[in-house]
Amino acid sequence: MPAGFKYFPAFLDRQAQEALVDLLRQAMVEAPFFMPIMPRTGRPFSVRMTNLGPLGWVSDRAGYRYQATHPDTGKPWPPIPEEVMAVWRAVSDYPHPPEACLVNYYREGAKMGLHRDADEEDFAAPVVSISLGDTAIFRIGGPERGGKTETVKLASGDVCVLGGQARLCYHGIDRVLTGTSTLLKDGGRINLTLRRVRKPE
Ligand code: MD3
Ligand code: FE
Repeated sequence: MPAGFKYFPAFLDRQAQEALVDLLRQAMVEAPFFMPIMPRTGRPFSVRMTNLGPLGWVSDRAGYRYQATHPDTGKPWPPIPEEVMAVWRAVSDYPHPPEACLVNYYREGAKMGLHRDADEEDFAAPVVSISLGDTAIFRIGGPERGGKTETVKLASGDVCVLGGQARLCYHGIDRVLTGTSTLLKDGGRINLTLRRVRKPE
């Protein structure tokens, strides 16, 4: 694994996971999942997305970017719940709060191709990921496309931190193992990624 990758299996117990799903359901009334599309091809992602926090990541014909409002409703994103901020404080080793919490929803068959997260200004801050629901096969490589990769299974309640060298490594989700968790009533997987977008003052 690249230096700076930290893995905390079962960081959240079942009760904490259920509480988080309840909070997300409430937030999703204000900020429903939208369908991001690839800038060049216009093809939809198989993952549905929404965001929490002052900034949210969006992708449409115009490109990838962070913005303060939901692309469909035009409303500001709901706040990041305190329980989620607490995870960041516990694992990030970074003194400033995250500005974006991207919520990725993987229904059956959804995946995410290998990519780097490079739309942020502040690469000194790590990305923190919280997995909920069905187990995913997460793939991580090096800083160059085409290098060696390895896989890690991410199960419900697992948290990982991608800092240091790992922050700019290629990564993706090969697939989600249907029926491996009972957390989400309709199955599938939700991943939260917490990010610092701007450099702190
Ligand atoms: C490794 N999400 O939203 S989270 C993404 O499970 C994304 O939904 C995946 O990749 C998911 O961009 C993986 C774990 C993760 C997040 C950010 C990273 C791994 C990372 C940044 C650099 C290296
Ligand atoms: Fe990513």
